[in-house]
Amino acid sequence: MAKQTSNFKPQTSNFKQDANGPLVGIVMGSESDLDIMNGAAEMLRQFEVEPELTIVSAHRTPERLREYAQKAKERGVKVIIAGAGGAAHLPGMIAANTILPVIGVPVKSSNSIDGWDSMLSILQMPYGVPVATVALNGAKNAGILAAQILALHDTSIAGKLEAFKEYQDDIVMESVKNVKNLGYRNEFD
Ligand code: RP5
Repeated sequence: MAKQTSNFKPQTSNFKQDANGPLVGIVMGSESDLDIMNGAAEMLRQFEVEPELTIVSAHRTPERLREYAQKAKERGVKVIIAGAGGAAHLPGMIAANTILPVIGVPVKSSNSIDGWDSMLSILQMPYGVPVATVALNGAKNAGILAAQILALHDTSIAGKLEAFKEYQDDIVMESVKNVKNLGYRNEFD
């Protein structure tokens, strides 16, 4: 059966603002993380989820961290994405202060030892306080994962995620065609 072409359209604007407040909170340790963490916001907008995004530093604003994490659930936030670099304790400390799922993004920051410190600080959370850790600088995947969590109770977001899967399939199949047209042997397609 011929595969249906997806109707997924990447978009970076024209998203709807959620009337009931943000469902996803994106926090980062420093403004210097924004270039990377913006990827999570952009990805969520593809699914018409407009997240909130702000700076919360675990070591520079510990009180703000506590308040943000503790109030997030009552503010209607369902998932928190937290990104930081270096000794990246932000995601773990957010997770310590809420029962909401926390997705951690290790950032390869200027003060980071090649990303490994950020990676391991977030990934290696001890038993009892999990942080769902994505790849180094993997903020886009954090956005997708947050949308997938919301989609458990939202058929509209679920539909957009299905379309996104189709879209990725279409992109690869386009490449398959391109490579075949270059003259490489392919008896599979
Ligand atoms: C971490 O240190 C931040 O999350 C950032 O990744 C890194 C560098 O912060 P700045 O010195 O740029 O503020 O706390």
